[in-house]
Amino acid sequence: MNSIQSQFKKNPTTLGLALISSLGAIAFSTPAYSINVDLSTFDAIGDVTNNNTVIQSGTDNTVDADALETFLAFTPGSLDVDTTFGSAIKQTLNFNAGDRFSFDWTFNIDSQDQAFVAINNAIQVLSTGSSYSYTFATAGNYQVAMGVVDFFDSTGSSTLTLSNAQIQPVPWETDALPVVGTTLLFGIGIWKKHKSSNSNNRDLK
Ligand SMILES: [Ca+2]
Repeated sequence: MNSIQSQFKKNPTTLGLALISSLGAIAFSTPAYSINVDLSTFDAIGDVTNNNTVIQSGTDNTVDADALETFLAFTPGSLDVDTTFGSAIKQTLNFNAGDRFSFDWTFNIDSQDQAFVAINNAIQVLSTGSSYSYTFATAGNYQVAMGVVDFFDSTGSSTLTLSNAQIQPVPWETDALPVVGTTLLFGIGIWKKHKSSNSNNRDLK
């Protein structure tokens, strides 16, 4: 085998390795891809300001527990009986299985007031930490809600401040997918062409 033929035979392998490398680069770069969630598009009730990023229990708030439950489509009685007044934002969003919803938060608390996040009817109190995230196991439409409630009293104002709300899609659910598919097909096509060329060369001898 002369050096040209040797070089020729190696090419498909080299090409294959190059393709695998580029696939790896695409696969590893996609998790950084995320979609910002615009909280100003959410529906709001009560004392909510700054494009729905500042939610207060509010000193002049007249939204009671029943009104909050109705607004949030919670089962009646799901908010604590000691809830007096409150404010909240909500939006129904579509998620694919594996999508991760997250946001950063700070809670300036007065007495025993509480801040919460709710995915559909599942209410979770925001008590410690400064970042919340939830990964959806099943695809579908889900109501995402964040709020603050006055507890035991209706005085003093607690403030929940939200930022960096975003959705991180599953890695293979991105614009990179068609590129990966095309690259793979292109690679296989080249490999087949080279292989048949080699066969032809041998047949001619
Ligand atoms: Ca209070």
